Amino acid sequence: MNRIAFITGATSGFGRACAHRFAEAGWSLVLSGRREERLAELREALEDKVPVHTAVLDVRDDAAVKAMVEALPDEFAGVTCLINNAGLALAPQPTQQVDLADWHTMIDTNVRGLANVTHALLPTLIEQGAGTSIINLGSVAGDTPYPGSHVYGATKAFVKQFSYNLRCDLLGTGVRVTDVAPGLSETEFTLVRTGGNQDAHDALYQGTTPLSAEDIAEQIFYVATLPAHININRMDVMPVRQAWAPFAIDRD
Ligand code: NDP
Ligand code: 8X3
Repeated sequence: MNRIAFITGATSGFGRACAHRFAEAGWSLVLSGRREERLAELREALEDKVPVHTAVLDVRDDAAVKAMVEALPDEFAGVTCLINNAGLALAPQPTQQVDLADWHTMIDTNVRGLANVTHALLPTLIEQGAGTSIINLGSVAGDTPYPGSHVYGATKAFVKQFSYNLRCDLLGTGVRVTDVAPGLSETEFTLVRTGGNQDAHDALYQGTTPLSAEDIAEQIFYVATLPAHININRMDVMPVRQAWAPFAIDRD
């Protein structure tokens, strides 16, 4: 089987680390994101090792997603692993202080965007059959509530249930589906979430040992390269130095 990974949000964090990890193992790569310069840098860094196709893509734009998939050069058209990674959190304030536009951006990216890419690639993945994978980036926020998670955590709960439901419908096709749900991980995630607040980024990760983008890329690579008869349904991964907190109680 050709090994072709299609990675959304390849311009940063987990997506970029996956591009490097899969290239190391000789996979062909289809890399997308909105930042063209970052895609060009990645292509330059990796194309000596493996075939690389890059495309500027906003996953929220369903027509653009469909057109991009349809226009894949033959060499990249037989995608065998979809890594639905593009996503973001915004506005970590209490929900009652958050602009509706920020809720919409999270829903449009993490829910609609992930659905757009999945829908566009499902026929290809089914055609490739046994051993292919859809790996969706969920989050511990998809099942653990915490202040300021509001719509973000809810979008990741969607990712989990959508992944499980896809498994049901894809039974018999050989296509595997996994919800990879990381906890605290140091990427550009907190900068995006806080509107570029470097102090907030530094404060969150300082004095502890978060997961790195490379840690998660290694887990994703593991899931994608298991024998074809094995499906990891969900991978819930935290740093050792993170756990859950007690219930909060409002008192007089
Ligand atoms: P980063 O901010 O480092 O990377 C996010 C990536 O998503 C970027 O490449 C960005 O590319 C892309 N992206 C965002 N919006 C869009 C869009 N509309 N269309 C296409 N691409 C988009 O964060 P992470 O690597 O940490 O996040 C990756 C995924 O992992 C997300 O789904 C996130 O929710 C999830 N996650 C992150 C955790 C963490 O603690 N870091 C933990 C659990 C899950 P560009 O801006 O160029 O479009
Ligand atoms: C990102 C991890 O803990 O900030 O999905 O929700 S967390």
